[in-house]
Amino acid sequence: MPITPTKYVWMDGQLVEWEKATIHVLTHTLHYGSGVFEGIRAYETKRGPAVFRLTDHIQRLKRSSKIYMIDVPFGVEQLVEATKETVRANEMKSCYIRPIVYHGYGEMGLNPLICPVNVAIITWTWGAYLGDDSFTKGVRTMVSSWRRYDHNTIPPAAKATGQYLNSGLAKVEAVKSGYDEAIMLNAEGYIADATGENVFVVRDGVLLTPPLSAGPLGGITRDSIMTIARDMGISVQETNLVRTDLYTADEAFMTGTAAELVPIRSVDERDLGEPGAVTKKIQETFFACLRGEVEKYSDWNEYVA
Ligand code: PY5
Repeated sequence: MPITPTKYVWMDGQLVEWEKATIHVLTHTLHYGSGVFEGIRAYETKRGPAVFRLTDHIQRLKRSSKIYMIDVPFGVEQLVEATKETVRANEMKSCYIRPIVYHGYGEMGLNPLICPVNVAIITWTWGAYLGDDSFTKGVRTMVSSWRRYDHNTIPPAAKATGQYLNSGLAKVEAVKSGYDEAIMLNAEGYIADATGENVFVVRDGVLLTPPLSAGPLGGITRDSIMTIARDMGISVQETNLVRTDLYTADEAFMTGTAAELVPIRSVDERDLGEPGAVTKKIQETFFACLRGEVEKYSDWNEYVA
């Protein structure tokens, strides 16, 4: 989906016109993937635009920075406010929000810490990441031949730009093979996550998802879904899953900020059928929650005005 420009990009404390939001070709992060970032969404609600779990996302950005020893020159509250300011300045009712911390133009060695640290926040309109009908029809997936990185290679606890080379290999393999998305196994063969989503399986009414030790990103949507499901009285277990758990699942779905909540229609040509009752029930509450319609989770809606 091509990006439609908005008016401003927030760069290092200032709103810069979209066309002027450029960086030097020797930006360290361009060469070595040394940045950390977030993917956030703001939704239209009755009370105006609300950013979903904004503070939690900015806190994860700070944790990613800590892992890579990046000294971010802005605090959590400043970045929360800067994000709201950018949404307001661009007059967005709903949007995707991409804060990125990157090492700029400085030296070209492999120690990123000697380069300046820059921060940008970009907003744009981004529709359904896996397609408009992904929510109702579900998507076709394959288990990737590419393995996920692990805690002692590229730590999945951080959301760093460079680690998406791994997701990109799997995504391209899936798309070229005629699938919508790829599911990735870790080095031990347990399911980690999809290229940009967490994975859930429903079996005998129980909701199962890989533990963080298996190497998925600790998704904020994943956390929201586990909370919603538990509050509905559904038992939720974080447990290691193998590819055949997907083949034989009663239901399965993926979650993420970009993709939101998308049922899995098939895995490696094993059909899982129409989106199931548990998936639909959780999806309905989650979507209402994003629109600020569920009182119980109103803390998750961070209004920009
Ligand atoms: N796993 C991976 C590898 C991810 O990249 C993401 C988010 C998730 C899980 C879900 O995390 P969360 O629920 O916190 O979003 N991916 C980004 C997103 O904005 C980039 C996708 C293109 O959804």
